Amino acid sequence: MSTYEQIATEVLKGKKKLVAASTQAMLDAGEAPLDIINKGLVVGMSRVGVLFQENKMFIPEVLMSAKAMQEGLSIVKPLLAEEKMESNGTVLIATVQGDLHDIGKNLVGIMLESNGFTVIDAGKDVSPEVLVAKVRELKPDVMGLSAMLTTTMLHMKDTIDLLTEEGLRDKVKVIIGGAPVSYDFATEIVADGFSPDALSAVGLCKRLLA
Ligand code: B1M
Repeated sequence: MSTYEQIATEVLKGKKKLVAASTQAMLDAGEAPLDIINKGLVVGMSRVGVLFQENKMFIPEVLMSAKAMQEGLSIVKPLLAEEKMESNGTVLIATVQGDLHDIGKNLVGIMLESNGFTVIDAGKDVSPEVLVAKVRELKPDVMGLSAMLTTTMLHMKDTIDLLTEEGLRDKVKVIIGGAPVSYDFATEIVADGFSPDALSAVGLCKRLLA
């Protein structure tokens, strides 16, 4: 029988096929999809983060871990979004310009979808211009921006500034998240909210749209 610890270790080792098999085995054994994400996949990726920081893991290995994590996520995602409910609102999500980190953003999207939001994923490395055009065209209730680099988090401000210039700032709530950003930074750039993790992004969107 697979375990959460096994999934975490397989993510750490970048074993995509093993992660897929263990994720499926855990689901077959009746484990909840959310637990598989939070107690297995995310734990593995967090360990990758620590080792990368300590220069004990390098980019090719980190990428393999990222792919293994995405493989697990792709198996549990359809189950989380399975129950169709009336939409709580539409959220446009993206990782900002210059930033290729999309695992956290994808998790936010999955959590929102599984809590009844309609999610439009604009992808990663998305410029302020593209995001503002999407707000104009798709009229989301919330725009969720993710950044993982201290350099790219500045594009969150650029995106909000462009929304203001284009007269769209009061048409959409903007929330931000990602490792280098904080509540204070959200206040500084006049975002409507910050959330430290994927689950609290759901509560934040609900509060903002209440
Ligand atoms: Co990079 N990377 N990376 N990386 N990478 C970090 C972010 C870093 C902290 C590692 C380190 O040095 N300690 C560091 C940033 C340093 C800094 O700016 N302060 C770093 C660096 C330097 C780089 C490169 C510059 C390395 C290089 O090339 N020399 C390069 C930059 C590429 C680019 O973006 N232009 C780079 C590349 C990569 C990979 C491509 C190899 C890969 C990304 C693969 C992918 O995403 N598809 C990668 C990874 C995987 C990481 C670490 C190891 C893990 C990130 C992750 O996926 N975590 C990361 C180290 C770390 O975070 N400790 C690191 C798991 C994920 C579930 O958590 O993304 O934090 P997280 O998301 C959380 C919350 O932050 C929050 O909810 C999520 C779930 O709870 N959240 C939101 C995120 N977005 C949100 C949005 C919201 C709300 C909540 O509302 C909208």
